[in-house]
Amino acid sequence: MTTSKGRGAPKAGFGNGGEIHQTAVAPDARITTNHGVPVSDNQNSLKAGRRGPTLLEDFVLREKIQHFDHERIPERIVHARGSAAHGYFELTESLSDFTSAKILTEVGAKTELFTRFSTVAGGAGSVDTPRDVRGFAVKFYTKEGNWDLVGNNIPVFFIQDAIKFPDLIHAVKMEADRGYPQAASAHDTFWDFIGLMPEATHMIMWAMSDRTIPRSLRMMEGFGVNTFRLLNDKDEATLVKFHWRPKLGTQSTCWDEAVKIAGADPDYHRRDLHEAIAAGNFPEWEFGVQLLSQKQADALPFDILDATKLIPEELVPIRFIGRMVLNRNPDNFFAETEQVAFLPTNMPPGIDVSEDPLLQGRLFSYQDTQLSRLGTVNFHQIPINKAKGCPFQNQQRDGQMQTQVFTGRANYEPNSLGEAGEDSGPHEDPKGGFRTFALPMEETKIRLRSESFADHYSQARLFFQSQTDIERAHIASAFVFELSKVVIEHVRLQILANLRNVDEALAKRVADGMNLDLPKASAPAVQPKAMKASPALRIVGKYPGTLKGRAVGILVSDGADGALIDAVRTAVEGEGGTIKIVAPKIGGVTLKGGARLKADGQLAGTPSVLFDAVAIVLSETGCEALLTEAAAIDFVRDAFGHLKAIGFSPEAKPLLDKSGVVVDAGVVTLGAKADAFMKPARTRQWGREPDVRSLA
Ligand code: HDE
Repeated sequence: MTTSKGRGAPKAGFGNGGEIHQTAVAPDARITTNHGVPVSDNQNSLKAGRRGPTLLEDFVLREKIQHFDHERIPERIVHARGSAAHGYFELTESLSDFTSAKILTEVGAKTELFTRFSTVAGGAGSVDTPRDVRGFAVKFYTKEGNWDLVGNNIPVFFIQDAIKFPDLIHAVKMEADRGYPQAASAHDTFWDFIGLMPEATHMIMWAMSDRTIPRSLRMMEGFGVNTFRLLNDKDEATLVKFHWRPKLGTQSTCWDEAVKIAGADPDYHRRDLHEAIAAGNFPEWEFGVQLLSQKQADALPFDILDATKLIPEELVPIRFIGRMVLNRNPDNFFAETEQVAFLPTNMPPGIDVSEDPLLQGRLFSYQDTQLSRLGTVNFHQIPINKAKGCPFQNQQRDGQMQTQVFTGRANYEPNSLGEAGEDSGPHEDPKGGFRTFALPMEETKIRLRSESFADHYSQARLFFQSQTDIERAHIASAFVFELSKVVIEHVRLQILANLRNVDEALAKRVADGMNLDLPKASAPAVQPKAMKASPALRIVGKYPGTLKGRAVGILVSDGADGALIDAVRTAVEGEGGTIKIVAPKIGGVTLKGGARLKADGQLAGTPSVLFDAVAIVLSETGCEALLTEAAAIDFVRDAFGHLKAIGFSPEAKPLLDKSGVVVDAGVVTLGAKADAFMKPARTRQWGREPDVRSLA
């Protein structure tokens, strides 16, 4: 129950306690109309005669069609494409010195949650793997109301003030006159805006890094981005940044791979999350906080309220205090993933906002957008949005789609109905209720950006210079790719002019990559400062290599040696990875010795971009047949080009040769044990990259 009886409690029913949660239907259940009238014929509409026109009288038809006509709701203006899962949060270390919020103080308590990952720019039906920032939004159903931590997989943002958000989004989304490109930042209007907004430079360095082409939603970091406050029982404030760290490590795809995955499996990330959870491989993240006093914040060389800045871990370490496990797929995509409404204003007592001008705008926007998306002030009654951990009760009433049946007369407060023996309804709670930090203020009303926000380049430089050589090359190449899609020349030059303030060598590499001369550097508002490199900002080399949570594809043919396949399977599954058998035909193959092996995918529809490493186990004749099969050659060539380990049976060597594979440390002959293959399979073969593509 969400309300206690006798306090203006609605009767149990839909949206309040007794949820309509229709998963299993009895086998003999009959179809009814939405109002419960049994339907006798769900195949034929009512007509005037056997071949006559359909009658308006057919309310069964009309109701069904009309419901269908209204199946879609407006998609989110940003983050429209998303995938989500249920799970729980478990606190491992109490923050009771800093906050009164129970979710951050009750060690061992498990709090239900729902997490939605998303891309930003594309529509709801766009592909999963464009170069884009990923949303990372978590709704914790805490005992003290919902807490929505609506973050991204990148710790900073493009702009400093909410008033620029509509411009940013208009610029990145498909261009206004032509309606393309969908889900891509590689076009004129986006880069035009970025070039004119130097404050976006730090974020754009992250956007051009491999962080924006994640391998899996399970392998992404998450960040609350904006600075928040924690308030303890004495109402003392501590500034805080929130972090999520994936247990599987942060991993990305290669750009060429991401592009090809978009065609091979537009639902790559959604499928991956769903399949992992369905198989019981529950993704898990550590939850961390960076805590700092106002005094510490004041000593930083940047403004803590500026969302284009991060706090290097080396300056303020992250304290890991809990974990999130996603262990249940949504039952219904629309009811849950689509209708979930995240609000940065949802915070339990003990957590509070900061004055970050980006966050301040968000406090208005999300509530507002739900009204147009979900159509009613009662969207909090939709089961996925409902506060589950505690009752919600107030004197708000009526409105469209009100699903609660309130009793009694107490729909206003204060009232004295209690004195007359009536139910007086809920009252405010000055002690236990939400508290706002008493920020001392005496200011002039003004429309101005603080000068403490003026340094747009120091952290962009910090990010670039903290990367490994591989990552620097990828960033430079991503700039070249994106700017080469830009048609207006002065837009390219403006970006180059800004990049000169980040790192001269980077600017030169990008200019060379386009065969352009470097323009004069743009004039920075503030000269960038040197900052100590932060290795924590890298991906490469940061996490130990493993096949846990990853997938190996085995390309097989008739007559293939089953023992080699079994060796790979045993080794990969033993480490927590999965195996998919790819065969020329979906019915599978007959192995040497006559045993049948089922296929998980047909070669033409299951390219190697879907796997982290591949094994090619063929018979001599099987290999010969594949030498004239483009899909087989692509399978091997792409695996090699995407820096994956390739294990092969000796009979498969001609296919490797035909595909241009040069044997290196990552190309190994398979044996009775798969050890030699497992070692390179746990990571990408970065050393191979200069041999297969020229990077900027
Ligand atoms: Fe959002 N953002 N945002 N945003 N945002 C929305 O709310 C907005 C920002 C983020 O899975 C919208 O329900 C403004 C930063 C995520 O449903 C909308 C500003 C960060 C999601 C909105 C920002 C985010 C949204 C659209 C600048 C990272 C998807 C649909 C002031 C910390 C949540 C909706 C989900 C969604 C507004 C900036 C993350 C329009 C005005 C910074 C993950 O209200």
